[in-house]
Amino acid sequence: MSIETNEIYNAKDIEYEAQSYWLLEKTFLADENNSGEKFYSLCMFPYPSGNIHMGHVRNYSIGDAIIRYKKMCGKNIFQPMGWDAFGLPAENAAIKNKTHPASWTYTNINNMRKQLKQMGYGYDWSREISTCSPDYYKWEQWLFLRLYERGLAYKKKSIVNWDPVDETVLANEQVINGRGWRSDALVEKREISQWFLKITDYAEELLDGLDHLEEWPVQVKAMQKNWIGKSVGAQIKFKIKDTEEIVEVFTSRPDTIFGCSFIALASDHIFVRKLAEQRSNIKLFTDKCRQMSTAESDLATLIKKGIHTGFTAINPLNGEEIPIWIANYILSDYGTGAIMGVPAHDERDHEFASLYNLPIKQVIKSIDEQNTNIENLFIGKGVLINSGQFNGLSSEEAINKIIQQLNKKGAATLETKYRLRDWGVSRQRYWGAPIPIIYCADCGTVPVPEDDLPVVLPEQFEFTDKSNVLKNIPEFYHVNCPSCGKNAVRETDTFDTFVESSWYYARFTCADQQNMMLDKRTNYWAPVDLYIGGIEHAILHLLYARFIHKVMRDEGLLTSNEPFTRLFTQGMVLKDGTKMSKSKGNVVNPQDYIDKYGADTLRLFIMFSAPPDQRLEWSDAGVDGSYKFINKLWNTVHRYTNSNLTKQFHSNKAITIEQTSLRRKLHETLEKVTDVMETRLSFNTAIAAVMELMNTYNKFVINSQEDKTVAQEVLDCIVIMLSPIIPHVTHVLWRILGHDNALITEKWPKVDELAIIQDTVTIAVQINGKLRAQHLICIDASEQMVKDELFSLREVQKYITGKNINRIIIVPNKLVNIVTN
Ligand code: ANZ
Ligand code: ZN
Repeated sequence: MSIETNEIYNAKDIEYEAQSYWLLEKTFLADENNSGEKFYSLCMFPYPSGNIHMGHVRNYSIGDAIIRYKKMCGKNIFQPMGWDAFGLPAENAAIKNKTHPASWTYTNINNMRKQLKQMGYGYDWSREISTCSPDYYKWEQWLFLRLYERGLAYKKKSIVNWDPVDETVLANEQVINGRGWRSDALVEKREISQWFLKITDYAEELLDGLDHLEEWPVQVKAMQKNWIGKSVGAQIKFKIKDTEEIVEVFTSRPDTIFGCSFIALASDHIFVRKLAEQRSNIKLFTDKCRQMSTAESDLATLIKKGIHTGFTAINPLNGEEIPIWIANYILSDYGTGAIMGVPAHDERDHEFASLYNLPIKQVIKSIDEQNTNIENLFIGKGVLINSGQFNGLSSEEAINKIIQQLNKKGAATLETKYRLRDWGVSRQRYWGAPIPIIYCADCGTVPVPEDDLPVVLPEQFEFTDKSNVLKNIPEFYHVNCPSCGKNAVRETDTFDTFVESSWYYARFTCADQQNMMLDKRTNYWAPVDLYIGGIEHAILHLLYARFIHKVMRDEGLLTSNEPFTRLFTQGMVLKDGTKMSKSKGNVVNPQDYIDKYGADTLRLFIMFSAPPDQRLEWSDAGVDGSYKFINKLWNTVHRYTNSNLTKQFHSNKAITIEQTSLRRKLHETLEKVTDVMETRLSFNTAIAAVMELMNTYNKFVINSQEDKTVAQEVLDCIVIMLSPIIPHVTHVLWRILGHDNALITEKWPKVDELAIIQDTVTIAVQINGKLRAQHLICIDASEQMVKDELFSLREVQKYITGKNINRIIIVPNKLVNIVTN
């Protein structure tokens, strides 16, 4: 039996048919020769964990709705999909399940691809990327070598957070309460040699560029700005009394220098390191500091601890002698790793000084007299006091004058600092892209020659939980030095997986290109017009991608300045108010719903149940409601097409009020839905509007040929408007409505402005049969609206107050008769 004649909505058959059509017709294959204006929509690609989860469904349903809408508007669309396939979980899973990270990953990819296809997303699968494929990471290695040549990739020793269980380096954000975010192991500090990319060279451009990203959420831009953390200030030299040594501090507030009552050094400061070698109490203290989290967010709330060094520093401006301390709240990798402590004007210094009884001396007074010292602490700028010749100056003036004066003595320089650190890309893990470097005893660090790329990650060996996997694969580890030919060894660190995800959007545009990293297709498609993903990537992923984009631009690989024109961050999917997680056992699996209801129901529920940028609470009842709605739509269309269409209605040339009002509703809805698709992306409100329109339609009775024409227009439009959200059932209904073309090739309809104009009509108001008033109302006002409006009229009030209303007779758009006792 064909789908059309089947009265019952059968999601499985319908979805199979629609998907087969799109596949056969190559509907979503990218085409650089299409005349339409290009539109590149991208959702953050998934980590192939095994199954798609509801977060993916939400993310990808939004992207797909947009791309389908844009296609119907005549845009030349591109929507690719791929796999962020390297990373630690594959190794952990392989150890647990006694398999290989590679086969675990490939199996998962196959399964998830199947699931995404079942969801009916319009991807160009011909440009699929797996980041673990040598075809892909070859170009990453190639770009790394370009960066190495330009001095933008370098190796240095650094102290890292070391997770002893996962045996890997952790970023500060991955250390939670001193423990590894994944392993929960106590994190140690270790000094190891690692590769870095010089993102700090781009700090200023990354910051400036934010101002031009007009279509990014403001909070994401604020987070990036904070992360880059530009600070303009001075570096000031303090002599250490009775030594030849100097401590340099970085301060954004040179105007407070007369209030400086101590110097505080980070536990890793060179002077401290020297002291620690001689003094066991200092060593003990700094060892303790090292075990603590260095995440800056934790520093504010940290319980301050310090130890006096016994040394004294000399204030270069007034010669005052102040003690030098070591303190746990000083970051070793910001500024100079040393500060001048000004307890009267800095909160942390205040806390520290109070704890150790160090002097608190006010040197800034608020301009606003109301706002004076609260417990000896005034943060903010004002007017200088207790500051010798600088008294009476404003903070701004004093900052300039003080820097000038110190500068003359060679004791200060103007400095701009960024909180942003260079990007450590080394990972001591197997399942990642090899860093293309060789170490030779004679030649030192030798880049792998371009012709020898890719350095392929070996996959054919028995994977066990031993660390240093790559060092134990001789065919990989041992190589001849490309420069002298002698025995040498390969770098065994692999890239941070953020490296792969920082340029995949560009590679999609030419995924099959074997001879270069990017080709001219990149400049056609890039930048991505709409990028959709979770807010958790607001900082690192998006910043790294912006950085690598600029690097690729400077390499001449592409011409745009930014990778993503518009950014949309979707909200999380929750169950019982919390994030779905295996450990809580509250995960709902999309596959169960695809099997039970079909993809359209799942898509409708996820798009309808909440504004897309807000949290969405999972609800089985809600899913059921979505299924019912699709059935109702199915039945509504069938009721129309099955009604006796061959019957010749008599033609009633005059346009009826019912027709006008239904068409008005239709075009108001179309206007709203179009606006949602173009700008706000609040799909839930668009769907609600279409549902309302359908309710209105269902009250409409077809009596004439003209009625039928209006009904057809309304149903056509309902089907079109819902098609980006529920593309399968609408694909079939479109044909059932009598169209020869496929729905996805149909043009998005234009709003009929004339239909929206509100008409009014004068109605007669009678009370007990006597004409009491004439009143102007909207032509299609509902009964309730008419009643509300008339009862508020003074002429009417006069006759009905204190009486019981027995009956109200309404002749639409003509007359209302109110019958009282
Ligand atoms: C004296 C002072 C007085 C400061 C005052 C602030 C207020 P921003 O502007 O965010 O960059 N600082 C400098 N290096 C530090 C480090 N390694 N670890 C912890 N704190 C450090 O912050 C610059 C200010 O942060 C600097 O200015 C310094 O404290 C502190 F009323 O110097 B200030
Ligand atoms: Zn050599």
